[in-house]
Amino acid sequence: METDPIYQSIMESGDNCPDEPVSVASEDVLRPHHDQHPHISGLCLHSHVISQADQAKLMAQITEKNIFKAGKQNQAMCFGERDLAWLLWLEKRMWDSDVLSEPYCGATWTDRTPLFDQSIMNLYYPGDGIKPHVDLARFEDGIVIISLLSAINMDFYPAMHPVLAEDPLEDANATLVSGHSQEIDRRPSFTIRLEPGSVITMQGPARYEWEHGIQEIAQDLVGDEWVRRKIRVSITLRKMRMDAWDVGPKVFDNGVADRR
Ligand SMILES: O=C(O)CCC(=O)C(=O)O
Repeated sequence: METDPIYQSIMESGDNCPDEPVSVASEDVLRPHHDQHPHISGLCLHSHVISQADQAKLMAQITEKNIFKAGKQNQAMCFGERDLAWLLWLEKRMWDSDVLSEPYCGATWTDRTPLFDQSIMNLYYPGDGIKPHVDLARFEDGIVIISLLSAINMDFYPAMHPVLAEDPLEDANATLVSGHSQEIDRRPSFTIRLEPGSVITMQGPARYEWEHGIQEIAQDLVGDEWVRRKIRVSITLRKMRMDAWDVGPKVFDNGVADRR
């Protein structure tokens, strides 16, 4: 039988992988730490939020549901009602560890219901990345990215085409913008190291005026050293704007859909 690389990676993320230790062993000794970025308003890095044991449990559930098709598919999206128990667990964990509290995240978005209704799970093999982008205008302010399994560098660039909260949905093709920006080889203004078990929260300027991306390289520069990447999984949590749900065919008063 073919070995699932994600499963293998969970096994390797334990004690038998001494070159990438996780500094906390279980949730009861976790000491979440919150670093507001000094130059990017609204960006906060929250470290030690999810213990190694809990990451393994999350990954076991993701693997059990075969979200990444045994490692052959690198992205999965989930819209609307979430029957995925681990997403609800994550939300509670973030509340319990103050990730979603003032001053890191504003009540202007954290008191909405539901807090999140869209999630993306990304699987990165060493060498994989994501082009610099501002998340689409179809998502509300207040975006959370959770890192699991291994560390990676995330870069931040001033947005070439900032998104506005009230932008029409049609104007919000951030992926195209970022593809273009990659071609001219911009240097990131800031890089932050996302350790496994950490969370970043982006709101206001961090969400609308800065692009974030991960370079397609197999090693990251950490201090003076190049560190080889391993398999990483991220979970991005967002909320769709109300008008973004209106993507289906027009429905007439009699309830019949217009399929033209
Ligand atoms: O995987 C990450 O850490 C970033 C994900 C992201 O930016 C996205 O899915 O839009």
